[in-house]
Amino acid sequence: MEHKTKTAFPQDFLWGAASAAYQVEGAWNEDGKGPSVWDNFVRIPGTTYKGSNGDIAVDHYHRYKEDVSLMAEQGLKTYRFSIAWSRIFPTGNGEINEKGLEFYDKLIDELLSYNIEPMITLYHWDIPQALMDQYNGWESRQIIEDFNNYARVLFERYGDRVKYWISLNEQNYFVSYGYETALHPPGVKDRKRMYEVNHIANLANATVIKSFRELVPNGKIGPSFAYKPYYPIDSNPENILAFENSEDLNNYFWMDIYAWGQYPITAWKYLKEQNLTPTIHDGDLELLRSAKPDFMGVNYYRTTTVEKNPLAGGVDIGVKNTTGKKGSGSQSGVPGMFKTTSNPHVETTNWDWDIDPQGLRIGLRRIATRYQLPVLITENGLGEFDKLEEGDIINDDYRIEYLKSHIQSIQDAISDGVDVLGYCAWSFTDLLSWLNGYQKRYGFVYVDRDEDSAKDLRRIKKKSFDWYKHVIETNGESL
Ligand code: BGP
Repeated sequence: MEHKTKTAFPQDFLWGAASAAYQVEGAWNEDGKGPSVWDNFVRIPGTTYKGSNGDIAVDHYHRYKEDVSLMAEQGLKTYRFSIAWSRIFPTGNGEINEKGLEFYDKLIDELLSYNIEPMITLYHWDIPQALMDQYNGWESRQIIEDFNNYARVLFERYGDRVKYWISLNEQNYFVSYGYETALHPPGVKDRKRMYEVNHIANLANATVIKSFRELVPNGKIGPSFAYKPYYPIDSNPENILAFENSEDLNNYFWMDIYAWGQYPITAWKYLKEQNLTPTIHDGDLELLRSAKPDFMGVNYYRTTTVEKNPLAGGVDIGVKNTTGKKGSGSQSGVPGMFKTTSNPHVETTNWDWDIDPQGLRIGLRRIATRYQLPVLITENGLGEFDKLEEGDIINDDYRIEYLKSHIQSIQDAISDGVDVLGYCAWSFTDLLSWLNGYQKRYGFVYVDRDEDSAKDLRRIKKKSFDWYKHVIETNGESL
């Protein structure tokens, strides 16, 4: 669709940036915090790039005032961050750690003192280790009660000051990386267990949304979905079918549940044939249908192109590029459904991610058309090597180009009629990339550290810092 003139960004558009507790905070065992699964997983040799971990991360726990003052200088309207469950409940359930709650009180108040809207993610993958030990975490329905109890504590404590909330960050990733590819804790490769875990996570998500309605009636809540819109490689009907399969199994399988409380018909049939369907109890589907989010949170980085993949001998789980060596990742797929292939029309990053700004517009339109829900872009950004030059200069023009083209694409989607509430760039400062160490950088603010040493953790503004400042100042008109 072409427009004679583009629609302007809404006046109250939430220009922001995002992070997650484990990736920025550090202080992994301070002030009463209990260990999370990530604190343990990173200590298993071979799990992360050069054994990198978040023990210190970028020390946001101790430097949050400096970080927030930089956010204010940039003019952020919102800052999305997650709460570390095991700071609040060191043993997962049981005793509350007041010191943990106090840290986030201070962070929220600091943000509000600069008129930056705090946006809280309840869960960004760091389940307390104690809950794994007690009942295998997400594999037990006991987690629904414990997660709800934890969420209610947060709603009661911060609900007076925080309006925007994210329930689960990238449920599709924490279940598939945790239980299908074994790249994240608990490192399991078992699709049946993955779908069981996923169903339980759906129930937990719906339960906390219901609690939210009761405790924060004027707030807004939604999940953050890792959305990779799919494309067919060509117009061969076999590949179009593979594309439909990938959308059903990898996207609608989550978003249909969030929006409608139901699993897509064809994906469900496939799982049934493979004996992979999760156990559904009486009342589950009613619960899922009763908890509609206020928006679809979207983490968008790339699109993926697919083609036919036979059931017998088809491509299965592939290799992920975690080194930044272009081309070291491989094809992956689900036999009988689809397999990934390269898209000749787009460039890729050094980590083999397709760079596709139009894909964001396409994805936003698919969501708006299918669900008629507003969208909040909760993550988008470019992970790249950055070079600290003489005189504390980082010329990240490639990041500016990436962000610019994606924000323009959002404006195109707004012009198409999509209701977009805000945009959180990933990330504000550089931070730990879960599997890729500290060399895969995303921030507007460089942090002087690497995998070998925490160095001095100095904050240095990159070229993109001032560029985004200007975008915010002009409410996107400078684009
Ligand atoms: C999302 C996560 C973030 C962040 C980002 C970049 O999946 O929600 O926590 O890490 O992706 O990914 P990566 O660090 O793998 O480059």
